Amino acid sequence: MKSRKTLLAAVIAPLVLVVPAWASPKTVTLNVSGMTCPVCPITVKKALEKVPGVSKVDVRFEKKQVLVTFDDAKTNTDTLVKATTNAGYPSQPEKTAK
Ligand SMILES: [Cu+2]
Repeated sequence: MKSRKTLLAAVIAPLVLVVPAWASPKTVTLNVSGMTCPVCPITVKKALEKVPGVSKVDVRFEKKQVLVTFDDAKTNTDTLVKATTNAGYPSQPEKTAK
């Protein structure tokens, strides 16, 4: 019967639309002590933006911090730390950040 399939599709379609909401964006603060001149943040920002899942990079040069917003289903803090480290700027996640 065709109507049964249609009903099933009507039930499944909304569930599929809900799935992306499970991947919640997270923000982490990285302390990058090696950012000593105004050009450094550009390199750090570029390195982080290359990481798949990163949606926003906000550099606070005066505090030597970088706020990174990312999809925790695609990447994690360790990967972000590695990305800045590989670019020449070792970083440390701020413990209190949530
Ligand atoms: Cu510099």
